[in-house]
Amino acid sequence: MAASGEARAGPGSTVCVLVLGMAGSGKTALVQRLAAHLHGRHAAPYIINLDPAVHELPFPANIDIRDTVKYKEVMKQYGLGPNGSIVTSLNLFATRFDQVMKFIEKRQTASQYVLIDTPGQIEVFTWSASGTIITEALASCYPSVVVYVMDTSRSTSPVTFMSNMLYACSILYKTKLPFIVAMNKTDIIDHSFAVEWMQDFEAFQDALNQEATYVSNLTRSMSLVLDEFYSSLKVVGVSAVQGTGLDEFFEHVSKAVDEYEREYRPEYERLRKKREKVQSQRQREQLVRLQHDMGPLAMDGSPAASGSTAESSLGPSALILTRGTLEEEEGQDGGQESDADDIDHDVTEKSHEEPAFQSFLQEAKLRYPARSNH
Ligand SMILES: Nc1nc2c(ncn2[C@@H]2O[C@H](COP(=O)(O)OP(=O)(O)OP(=O)(O)O)[C@@H](O)[C@H]2O)c(=O)[nH]1
Ligand SMILES: [Mg+2]
Repeated sequence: MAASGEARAGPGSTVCVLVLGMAGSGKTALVQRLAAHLHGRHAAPYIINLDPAVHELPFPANIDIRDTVKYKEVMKQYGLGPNGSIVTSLNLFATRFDQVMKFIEKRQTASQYVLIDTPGQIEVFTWSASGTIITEALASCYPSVVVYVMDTSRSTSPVTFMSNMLYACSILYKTKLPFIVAMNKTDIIDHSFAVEWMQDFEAFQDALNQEATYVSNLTRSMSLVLDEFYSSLKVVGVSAVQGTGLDEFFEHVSKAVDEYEREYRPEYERLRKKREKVQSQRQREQLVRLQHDMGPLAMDGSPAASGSTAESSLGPSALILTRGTLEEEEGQDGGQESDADDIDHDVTEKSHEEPAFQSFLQEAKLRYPARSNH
């Protein structure tokens, strides 16, 4: 097997890998497997969990949305159902993503890869403001790649496969980033049938002929449309459970990084400059508005008073909690590899989550009074 692609990304060239996919496709399992693979190569990744509803994570996340936003609390506070709460939680978190970016920046030299696990409800990430904010924030600073995880074992019907591909296609156009399709669960069924369908129009038509429904007629037409999409697609078969296909996966990541540098970076550079300009202007306006709103309060030395207000709206704060970040390393023994392995998650969550979440909600109310009143 060829040498793994990760060697191509040199120090300082942190790569963000955004893992998206339908519910249960194996995103979390794949992130876990990728993390283990990278640890094995002494290239510990920086891991971010953006799924507020996940029960247990099989990997140690450096930043976990659940430490900052409790989605069940959001359900209560905003009177939402589970899905609405996940969207709102991610939106709340996105308002603080500038801090996450600072943490990633600090870890740039230590971690070559930033792995990002996303919520099971794929539309939460792909069709919400927060998904766009997060993707653009990452992609305007680092080479970023979208990995679309597909459950191969559940895509053996040509119609289901086509639906999955249409979804992948819509995400490709929405995110505007290099795109890799990871056909997962190849330990159950080999992905070669899917590759054949993508490469050979006739083979796909033959499979469709077995299904004489009106949907298959539509699928026939759609497959012609998708031909263009397939031709430039990077596809790799993996098994998150068995850990197969990972060398090829990283080769694709490496090619995707080249593609990012060639085709996407100029656009994101432009976006970043625009964002910085708007951000500094917005921060100035926010500061003025807050100082104005708080009036006499700002003079009495309360926690929300002048200095701390400016700090919380502009600088890093403890609201986004990290595990095993540089502060800890600097404060202790100065740089371990497996930075989060030794953290007692229970203690971390219990001691930090509640106050952090409360102050987070308070800040959100301050910032968005209309919505929180609602
Ligand atoms: N056989 C097999 N099962 C897998 C593989 N990857 C994941 N699974 C199983 O698929 C199920 C879902 O895996 P997850 O990693 O939780 O999937 P997910 O996409 O993160 O799920 P949500 O976050 O809920 O959308 C679990 O039971 C996994 O054990 C794989 O490569 N092979
Ligand atoms: Mg998951």
